[in-house]
Amino acid sequence: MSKTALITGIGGQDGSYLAEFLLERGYQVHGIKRRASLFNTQRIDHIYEDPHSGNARLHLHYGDLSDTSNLTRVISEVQPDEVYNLGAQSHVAVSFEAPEYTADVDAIGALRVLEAIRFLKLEKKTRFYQASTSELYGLVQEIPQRETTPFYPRSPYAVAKLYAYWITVNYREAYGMYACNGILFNHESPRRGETFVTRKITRGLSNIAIGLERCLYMGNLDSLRDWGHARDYVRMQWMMLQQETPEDFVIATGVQHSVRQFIHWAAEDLGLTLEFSGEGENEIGRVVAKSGNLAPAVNVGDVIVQVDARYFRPAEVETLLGDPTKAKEKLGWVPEISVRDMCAEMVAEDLKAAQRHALLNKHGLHLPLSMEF
Ligand code: NDP
Ligand code: GDR
Repeated sequence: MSKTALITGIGGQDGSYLAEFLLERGYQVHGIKRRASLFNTQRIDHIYEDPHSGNARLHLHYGDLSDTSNLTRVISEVQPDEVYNLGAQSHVAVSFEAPEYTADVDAIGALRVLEAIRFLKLEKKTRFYQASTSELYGLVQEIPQRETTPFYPRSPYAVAKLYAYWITVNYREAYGMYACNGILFNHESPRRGETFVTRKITRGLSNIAIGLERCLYMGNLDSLRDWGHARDYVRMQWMMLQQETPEDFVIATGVQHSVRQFIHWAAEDLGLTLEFSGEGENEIGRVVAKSGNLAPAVNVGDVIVQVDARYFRPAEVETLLGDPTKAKEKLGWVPEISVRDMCAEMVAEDLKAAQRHALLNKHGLHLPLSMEF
């Protein structure tokens, strides 16, 4: 008998990789997607199967983590063996603008899913994964951060995720549910949302290379992050639900780099060498050398990166570095894709998209840059 999984946030970066991964393992995969006025399933369109075919294994349900009756009905219909709660307002900076919505979806959303499982008396059948985050460590109390490091959240997003973390632990302890937290450090991919820092860099510099934009405006370049690849991290989400007893795990690479370093790598993948000068709000990145012809629109001497204070956060998480020892020792998990290779993969994809965009522009189809195609 194949297993059945339900993924909230199936249309997001992780949801799309996880759905692929579970389908490859023979699962029936159900996903909750939000209704939007435009299609929002681009990341999963390639695995979509026509339900009329009779043997489709990917099933989509409209829903929302703010809607208790919807979640309860979908879980009742699906009777999942595994629930992956990946849905969230996941942008830290946005959470300062929309703190109440973020709390409702990211904190109470997790409670709603757990409570639906309990209400439907599925506690013994359904295993629950909560997408917890390294943002819980915030103002770090220990370096590197591990499962026992105290939390100190620094944003409405992180505070909401703190509730979700503890309610997951609580349902495990109170009701004997198989419920666990993956405390995941930043993970990226060509499918990363365009406003997270790595994708903003690879997409922005690729657009500049082709002449679609002139300058990349950035926030805090000194931030240090432990970046991995989403494909490696969803494998670990599944592994966590296959153990005998539920536990929480830190998922990280154990290596950190600055935002500025990531910009250097992306530029290098386009044949550009940058030099940074100035400080804080006045820092700029200038092209000091160029090789190859991947960036025809850029000349030596061009300033293509500028710091813009509007991207500074009211409270910043300056440094994150994870210790994945427990995941390695207990589950045998090791990340396979390095951050440097991941950056090259992201630049290659974004450059192709920029070239397609420029070609359409050349033929009179002037699409707005925000439009995906
Ligand atoms: P994304 O932002 O790419 O995806 C989030 C998904 O949640 C999207 O499909 C989104 O739908 C959906 N969603 C948003 N609001 C709601 C809602 N109210 N009801 C139902 N679904 C909703 O995030 P990632 O894939 O990168 O991350 C997955 C999870 O892991 C998130 O919970 C995130 O907070 C957490 N996390 C991510 C890390 C990372 O580095 N990527 C690290 C640690 C934790 P739509 O497409 O319609 O917007
Ligand atoms: P983060 O990711 O906040 O760590 O949350 P993000 O990529 O947004 O920022 C990482 C660091 O880069 C700095 N930064 C900028 N960030 C953005 N978005 N845009 C900029 O222009 C910019 N300039 C500098 C930020 O200040 C920050 O220090 C991500 C999300 O996926 C969360 O959902 C997840 O929980 C954590 O990772 C782990």
